[in-house]
Amino acid sequence: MRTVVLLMVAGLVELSYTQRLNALQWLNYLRSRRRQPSSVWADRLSDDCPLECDCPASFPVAMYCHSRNLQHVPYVPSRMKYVYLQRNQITGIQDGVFDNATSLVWIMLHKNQLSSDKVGSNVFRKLRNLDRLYLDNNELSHVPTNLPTSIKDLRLGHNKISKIQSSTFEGMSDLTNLHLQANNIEEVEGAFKALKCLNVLDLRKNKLKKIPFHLPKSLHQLYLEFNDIECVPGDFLTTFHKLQFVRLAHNKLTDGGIPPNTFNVSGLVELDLSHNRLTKIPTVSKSLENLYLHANQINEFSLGSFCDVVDMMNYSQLRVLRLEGNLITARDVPAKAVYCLRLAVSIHL
Ligand SMILES: *[C@@H]1O[C@H](CO)[C@@H](O)[C@H](O)[C@H]1NC(C)=O
Ligand SMILES: *[C@@H]1O[C@H](CO)[C@@H](O)[C@H](O)[C@H]1NC(C)=O
Ligand SMILES: CC(=O)N[C@H]1CO[C@H](CO)[C@@H](O)[C@@H]1O
Repeated sequence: MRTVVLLMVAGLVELSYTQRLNALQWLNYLRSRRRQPSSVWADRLSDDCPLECDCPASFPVAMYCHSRNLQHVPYVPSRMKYVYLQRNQITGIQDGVFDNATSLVWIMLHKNQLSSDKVGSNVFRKLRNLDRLYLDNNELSHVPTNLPTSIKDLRLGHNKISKIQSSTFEGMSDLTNLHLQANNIEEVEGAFKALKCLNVLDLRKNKLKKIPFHLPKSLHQLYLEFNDIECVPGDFLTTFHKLQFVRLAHNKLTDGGIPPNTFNVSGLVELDLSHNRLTKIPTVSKSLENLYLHANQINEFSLGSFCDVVDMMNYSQLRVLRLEGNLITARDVPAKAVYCLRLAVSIHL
């Protein structure tokens, strides 16, 4: 290690001031690492580990290169399965960088400065075992092309993506979690149609004006908060038999934008319609457990929205009902509510 440090110091002489600053930071880091008592870092498995990274002998398939001002992706030895590159200043990735590391299962590249024009079109193509790819908090303007079809968890939140073409996720039939929150997405075409295993779709904080059609039937959780959605199609939920969580808070929904029985579908466990422009409580299924309607303009407590018939056998499964920030008070709740909402543990008014 001492020789390396000396070589680095010798190399500094020719460097510009800013580069020197970065290199010095890095040297300080290396020195502090050397002081660490742990023997984990000390004995390297082999010397194929890039100098900028740590490859602990105790976990020979992982390479730790996060949080150290890196501006490029270092060489990844072929034995690696997990590579941690998050929290650096990486702006681009050239084609070929990962080509020898075909065993890679996880690539963590979040919190960098990646821009789409500097990410090669075949960067990830050969990684047939890739399971997780984290690219959130970068500057990407489109989803990288030729993504491996093995990916199960893809994170692209907090980028600058505005459009998703219908072929973007082609063949990605193993994808279960897709995070696209906090982008500028207005249009998604039929991009999600073929994602047969998709469980979680996170499209919060985008610019969607309507619910994307052709959503996969496998969906379990759908997050659409903070968009510009004004209406939902009447048959929107009837085809999703696995969908349990629907979040539509902070949109522009009005009563007229919600056809009568849209949310009267069994299977749904949680429905968030808070921070919209509703004046009525929409009809929901008796099996719904959590309903959030706070911060709307609701002016009546219509018990029929929860129970069409009330008797000993027919009542709502609702546990939590949030109605605060509307135009009703406890006085507007009819006495019969106690039979219909007998399982409720909290009703906020
Ligand atoms: C991949 O491995 C080959 C053979 O070991 C080597 O010549 C080549 O430089 C490596 N490619 C990259 C991008 O590191
Ligand atoms: C909700 O749907 C159920 C089953 O389809 C139906 O029996 C019930 O009348 C509906 N509720 C309302 C208020 O329309
Ligand atoms: C209208 C309705 O849902 N009625 C049901 C009330 O509960 C009994 C017993 O479970 C059912 O037979 C009814 O269909």
